[in-house]
Amino acid sequence: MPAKKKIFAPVGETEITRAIVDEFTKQFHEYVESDCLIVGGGPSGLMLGAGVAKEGKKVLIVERNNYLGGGFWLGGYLMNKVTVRGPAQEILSELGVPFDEVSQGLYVADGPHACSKLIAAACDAGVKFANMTIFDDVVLRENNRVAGVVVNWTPVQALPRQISCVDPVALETKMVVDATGHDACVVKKLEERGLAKTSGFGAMWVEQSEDLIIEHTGEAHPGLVVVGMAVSTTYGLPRMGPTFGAMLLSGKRGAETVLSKLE
Ligand code: 48F
Repeated sequence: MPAKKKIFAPVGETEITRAIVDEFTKQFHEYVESDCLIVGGGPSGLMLGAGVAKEGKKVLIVERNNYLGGGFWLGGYLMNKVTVRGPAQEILSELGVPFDEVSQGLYVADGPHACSKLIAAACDAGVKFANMTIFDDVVLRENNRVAGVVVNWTPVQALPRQISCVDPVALETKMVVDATGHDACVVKKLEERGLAKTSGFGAMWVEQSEDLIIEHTGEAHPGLVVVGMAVSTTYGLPRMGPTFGAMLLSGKRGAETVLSKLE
């Protein structure tokens, strides 16, 4: 049954499909080389991306899931309240996230609000995203400097063995960031190649872990900066559980490190 009155512009399926394919390809082509490539779109990766892109650098985040934000949506224990300890509430203020101080130095925000504002900050700063894209390996150059990553579509992993032989592609960059959380996938890949050593994160102790993560955030191997929970896994630091101040501040410090290396 034809519509009585046409509200929408006269655009058909062909143009829509071409718009998606052309625009995706244009961006992918441009971001095969970047200034900074971040693996993992959780709170630490998003903070780092926003900080680096704000300075006019070309930043790509590779994320294996369809959604961005990692553990930041949920907060803890399947309950979508996000806690931060001071002074990280200053970052919530900068992002425009409303929060309450529930006891001295402890702040609570709504996960969806905090997460969506952080994603928006990264987008506004100019970060581009390759989602449903999984880190597979590192690209190494002279003196084993990390110079890029090898990636594949995430769904390729779910294909039956007979048809899963899909070769990945490489993306080159000036600085790679491991922001893959507890998994520390990039550092572990270097470990597999005998170039790094991870220790696995330690038992929970929030009053030690958050400060230690900030102290250890930085370049872990030439060309590779580590932020967020990946820092904890790399150096065997205690975990901090369902609180996110160190993730935000580690991302901010990681951005400073990347910017200084890009100079
Ligand atoms: O886990 P995640 O939120 O890491 P984070 O930024 O923050 C950790 C906290 O959420 C929480 C905590 C402290 O508060 O203990 O866990 O350090 O985000 C990591 C992101 O990396 C993606 C993953 O899907 C998630 O969005 N990721 C992990 N492995 C890969 C990956 C991979 N191999 N390729 C691409 N993305």
